[in-house]
Amino acid sequence: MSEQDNTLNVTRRGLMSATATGAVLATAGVGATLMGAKEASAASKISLAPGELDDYYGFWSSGQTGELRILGFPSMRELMRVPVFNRCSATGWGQTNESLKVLTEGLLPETKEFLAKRHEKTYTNGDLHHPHMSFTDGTYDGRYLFMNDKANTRVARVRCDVMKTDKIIEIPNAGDIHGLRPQKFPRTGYVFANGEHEIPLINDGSILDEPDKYVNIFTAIDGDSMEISWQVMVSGNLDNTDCDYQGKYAFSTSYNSEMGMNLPEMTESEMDHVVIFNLKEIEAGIAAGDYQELNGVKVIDGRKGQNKKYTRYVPIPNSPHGVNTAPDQKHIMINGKLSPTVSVIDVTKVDALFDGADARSCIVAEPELGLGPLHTAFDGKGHAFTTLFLDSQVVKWDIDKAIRAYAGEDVDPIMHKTDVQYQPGHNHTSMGETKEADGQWLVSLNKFSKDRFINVGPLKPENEQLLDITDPKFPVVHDGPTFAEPHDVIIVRRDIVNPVNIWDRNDPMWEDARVQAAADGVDLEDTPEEPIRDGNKVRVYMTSQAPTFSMEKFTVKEGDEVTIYVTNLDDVDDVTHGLTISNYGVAMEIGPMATASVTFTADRPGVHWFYCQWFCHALHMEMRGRMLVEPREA
Ligand code: CUK
Ligand code: CUA
Repeated sequence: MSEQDNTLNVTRRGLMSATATGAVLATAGVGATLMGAKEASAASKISLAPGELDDYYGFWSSGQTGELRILGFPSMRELMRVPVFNRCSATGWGQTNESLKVLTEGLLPETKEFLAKRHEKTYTNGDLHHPHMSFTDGTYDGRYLFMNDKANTRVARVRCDVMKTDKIIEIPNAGDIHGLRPQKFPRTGYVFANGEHEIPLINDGSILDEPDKYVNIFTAIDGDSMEISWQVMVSGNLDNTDCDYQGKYAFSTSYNSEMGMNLPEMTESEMDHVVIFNLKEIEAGIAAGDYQELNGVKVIDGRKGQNKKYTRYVPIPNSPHGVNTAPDQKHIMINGKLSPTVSVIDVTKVDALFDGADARSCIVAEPELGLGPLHTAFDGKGHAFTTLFLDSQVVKWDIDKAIRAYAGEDVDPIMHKTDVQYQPGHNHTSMGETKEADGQWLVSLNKFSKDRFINVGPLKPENEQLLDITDPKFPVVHDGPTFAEPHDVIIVRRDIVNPVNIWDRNDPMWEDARVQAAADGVDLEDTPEEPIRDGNKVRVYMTSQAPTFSMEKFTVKEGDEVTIYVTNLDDVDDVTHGLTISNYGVAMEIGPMATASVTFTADRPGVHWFYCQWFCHALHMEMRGRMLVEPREA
């Protein structure tokens, strides 16, 4: 690393932790003098002393793992995993009644039928690419996180007060939800979701190998109700999306405007496009009845050549990928992927497109940055950072200079390139997709780690690198291995996120348990000593309080359908209990003051211990009981 630029980055964090870090370095035998002043400064900003807290929350996707991850940032310590589209062994997500309700209630009827044939209630995989927080007035508001499932065409919402998934909906008519962004202004509002893979509008087998009859669908979801507001049928496929700060337009890239079915066909044209959606005109079209209703959703025709005011198609060089709105609230970056350029749209020039101006007249810059530009992040100071997948670099460039160069001035917008290891996809800056971008940190999400870590076999981790963008040369200051395969991340100031420590007893998450208990005349917090039998259905109500369950044993009959409800009466921070039933494949989490339940058939007679799998007390091992299953009479 260069020693010329010796300016110390004195931040509040740097000042506060300088002494502690110095002590740590000294004990570790690494004299601080061995490091340059700059390295020492960067190290002091990222290495937290034991007990110190991070400045930011990082919300990470996990790609094909299907979960959301919460990291402390900038330490890059993984703090929590929030199961979303996946099945989770620890928490029982995908098995408890509460999670199954979330995972099944938003599925389409034909999906439920299809899954029933496989004796399944829901999908157990997902491909979660894009987690984004709800906005109010152009910045994060700490209410919800929204995310897509590319594998099974779903959109999910996580409640930020408890960090649990509370809604998952399957999107009809669309093929594989990829790009997703919440409306920034005036609030979320809409959640925009791109269908990536073109399919027949009625995909029941009546149209198969006739690609000219395939369409693609852009969806607007109401982020409050998680119901679909409307859809727009478009030409070409849809990749990523973002929207402006005026609440007027959304923008989606299309890498396959050709509607090709194989690689040569898909990359044939010199130009693909970005589709601009005119939200007010679409709302007016819906109000005026200019739509067809398909699977209960109002679908507007926004295909090319319709010449209506719903959409405009702006030609962009070959196969654009990422869409990123700058915190200046004016510019939208369209990342070229196969083209070495980023095309810059000025949102103030978009109105004119809908009045007949030339489609390219909204482009105000198109700097050539390097090979494979995929995504762009911002520091809020007029600079952009674009990942170059093929060059394995992040390039910093000056937005204003790029605009001047496009207008013919002889200026070079490129400021510096930093090598990353290796092949970056998304990158993200602290608060970078809001109007409050603070220019502190950039994380580069690299698809390959190769030799960066000790070898763990043929499957390697990804490598998510932290770059200090307060430094003009923005060096890599940390390597962060992650399991498959975070695509995207947001970095949120910690004062915005305020989760609770203890569940509210009235939480809607276990509404069904509350209703059933009331019907059974049971108080969930003061449960009966015996199970309640209702034909071959048996309901076992229990409470947990470290280190005991309220029942030391209960008896059921082979073949009974058993539901166990556990209410955790420990009104204490971090005292979570669990319920695992041995050799029954049953396990779930019960948070402080929460109720959780699980239903299964008791088709294995014998003595089955149930135990708490969350270490909760010195007598945690003793926190157990027996389920006695009487054999069916022969
Ligand atoms: S995509 Cu993965 S690198 Cu799904 Cu946001 Cu660009
Ligand atoms: Cu309760 Cu361990």
